[in-house]
Amino acid sequence: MSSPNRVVALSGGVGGAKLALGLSDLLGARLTVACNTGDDFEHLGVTIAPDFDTVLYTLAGLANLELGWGRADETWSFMETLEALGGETWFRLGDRDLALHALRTRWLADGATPSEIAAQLCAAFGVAAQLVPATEQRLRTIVETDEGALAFQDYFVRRRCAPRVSAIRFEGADVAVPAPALQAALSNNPAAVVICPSNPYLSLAPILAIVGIADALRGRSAPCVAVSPVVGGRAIKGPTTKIMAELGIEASAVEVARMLAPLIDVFVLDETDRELATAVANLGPRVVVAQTVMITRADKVDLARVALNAVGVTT
Ligand code: FO1
Repeated sequence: MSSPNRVVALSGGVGGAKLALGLSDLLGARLTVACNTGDDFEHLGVTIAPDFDTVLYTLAGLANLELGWGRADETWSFMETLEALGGETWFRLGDRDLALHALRTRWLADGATPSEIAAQLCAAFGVAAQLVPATEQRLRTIVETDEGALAFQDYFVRRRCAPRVSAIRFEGADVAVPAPALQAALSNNPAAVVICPSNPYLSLAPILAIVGIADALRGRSAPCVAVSPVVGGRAIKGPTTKIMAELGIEASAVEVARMLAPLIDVFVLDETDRELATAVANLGPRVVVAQTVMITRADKVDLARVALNAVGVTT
């Protein structure tokens, strides 16, 4: 089944979800969003898929925009009671959010695949885009720090990204394959692949480590555009530039472009970094300069249109 009209987006975290929303407004069901699963974990007896859920809630119009995760219309009775009973409260689960995790856990135990669950949740939330986990196999981001090896959520939430990072690895990546819908979209000449402005080391790297994904991009099965998650030497949100410093990488959009250059045709730089255009172009990709900081819905749609137009997809 050829999918000439299909656009594939690789997304993790808040920045990824914002651009996914802009892409979804333009493309609807033509869009497949491959969500990072390296942040997934089991906690308090439920299976949680944060990067998938962030995109799901964002496209459903239910995301808590202040927190950048979970739902807007949330209540916290579960957490209050958990605290009163002496349970772990470092990872906050709202009552409505918890219902989704409980259902996901039940469906997995009943033998449903992560892709079937993703489709069920998209239908339940009225999301037209095809959201899929990047892989159905177990993939876990492990952050090597001066406090030892930490599971992603331990590092990111419990320790608030304080430990110094020396390396990041992705347990399971060596045997993880793309989820079926992602494999189908990538291998049937999609119109474009969009690498969303997610943390390159924590959210994009685990997706690119999955068997076959980087090769599919390197093989130019489709024009690929990446939007820089670093603006003016700083990440919009999250620990990207702290991690870059700790890994000995200069906190610049150029370094992100260097990491992605073999996989992409176009790199979208923020206007603030216009003077870096030549340095990025010298790495190979065509450079487009645009506003990449997304505050309003229109910002998200405008940036999505810039990215798609840059690789010949008109909407
Ligand atoms: N991030 C936090 O910083 N604190 C939390 O308590 C927290 C809870 C949480 C619950 C559900 C969910 O889907 C995401 C949640 N996140 C929380 C974000 C999570 O750590 C994600 O992995 C990050 O958004 C990075 O992708």
